Amino acid sequence: MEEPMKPEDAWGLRWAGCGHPLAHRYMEAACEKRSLVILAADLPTVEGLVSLIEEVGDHVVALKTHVDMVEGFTAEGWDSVVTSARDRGMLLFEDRKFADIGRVTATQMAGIYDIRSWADFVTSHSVSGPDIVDGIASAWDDVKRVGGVFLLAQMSSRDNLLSDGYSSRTVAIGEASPHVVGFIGNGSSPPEIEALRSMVGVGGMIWTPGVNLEAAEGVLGQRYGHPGDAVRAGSDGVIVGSGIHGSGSAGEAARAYADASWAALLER
Ligand code: 6AU
Repeated sequence: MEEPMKPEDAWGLRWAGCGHPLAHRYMEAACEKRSLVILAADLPTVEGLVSLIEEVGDHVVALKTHVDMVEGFTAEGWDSVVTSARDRGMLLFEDRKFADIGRVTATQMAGIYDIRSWADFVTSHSVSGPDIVDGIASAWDDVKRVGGVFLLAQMSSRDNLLSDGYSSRTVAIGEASPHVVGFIGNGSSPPEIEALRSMVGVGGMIWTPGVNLEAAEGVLGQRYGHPGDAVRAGSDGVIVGSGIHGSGSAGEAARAYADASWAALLER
């Protein structure tokens, strides 16, 4: 196998600029797999998830889950998803989109899904203010784990309410916290990603959903752009769901998204 590229060469300023250890884990794993793909594994069964992970494992750097989407959830079943993803070198990213006050959010990190015990990253809204981030971090502290928060600075769905002012205040919350590893941006719009990148500067991750190699629109208001354009505009990770799990061959699709995103990173 080809030697992986050195992360400082592939990622340039981002490698030095991002202080969070999990940002470094992500960037190293991206170099090993030559991919910036985060798989949005929006499937309703453990069996489906495990077989998808097996099919795409070589090309996916992080597994993004909606654990509350799984029918007939059991801790044992979920364990098999986590183990399967870890065995294939993926980081685990629970897209919980927390939005409550800090204290309640800390309890939601535990509970039936016990997100704090397996997730490396989680998503959170910033609408309730900065303490939500401390609530999430305290839950990781309780189980002696370190995790990273992605704040939603933009969204990919049409007519969403996240204005430019909201995005910049979200970035300010993130910059003030060592627990925030980065931001979610709107992958369907390169100009919006560029605007977010200028707010974030070099020292934060931007991961972008709303990318697809074929479609411009999804169901129920989802919008799409090209993954290569998103990365060239400043995205560090492309979050891909139906473009992979909804295609005839998930493995081949994952490779195509990996190739497009990696080539765009090397062009930057
Ligand atoms: O590629 P898709 O359209 O099949 O899936 C997109 C995935 C879904 C959404 O929950 C998620 O990306 N997403 C997110 C986040 C945080 O990942 C934010 C957003 O604005 N839009 C969006 O689609 O799993």
